Amino acid sequence: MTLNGAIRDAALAPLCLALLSPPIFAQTSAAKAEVPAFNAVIATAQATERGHFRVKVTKTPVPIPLNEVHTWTIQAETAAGRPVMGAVVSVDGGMPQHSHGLPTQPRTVLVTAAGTYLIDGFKFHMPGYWEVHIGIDSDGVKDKATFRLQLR
Ligand SMILES: [Cu+2]
Repeated sequence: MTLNGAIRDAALAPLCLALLSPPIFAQTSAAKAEVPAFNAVIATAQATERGHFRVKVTKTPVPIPLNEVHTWTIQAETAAGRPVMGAVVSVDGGMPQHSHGLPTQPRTVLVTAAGTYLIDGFKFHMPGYWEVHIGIDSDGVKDKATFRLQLR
């Protein structure tokens, strides 16, 4: 691991402790602090940058695989908590420390329920720190949320 990676892991650990849901790390709080959130989305619910929406990653493979095309399911709701229906959901992202983007272009393939979007085509081709930006365009209101993950 690079020095940068080690510093980032150390910085993310308290965040993981605060935000991971109990079923993933059902351990004592002392043990949780030492478990990095590898191969899982670090915080599964995010407000979008400008506060128009709230986006939640409700389903991914567990653990999120390396070098395998797979799907994520997300839910989008308004700031007031209503499902966002009929939105155009876009995905980009990459590894900021490596200055490269995603190797694929994930896209919505199915709307499974009100405000719930199945996005196929995720692929992460190397271990390390990734960011995934999920853009929501609903009737011309555009905003995006960023999800972070550490893969190994
Ligand atoms: Cu990379």
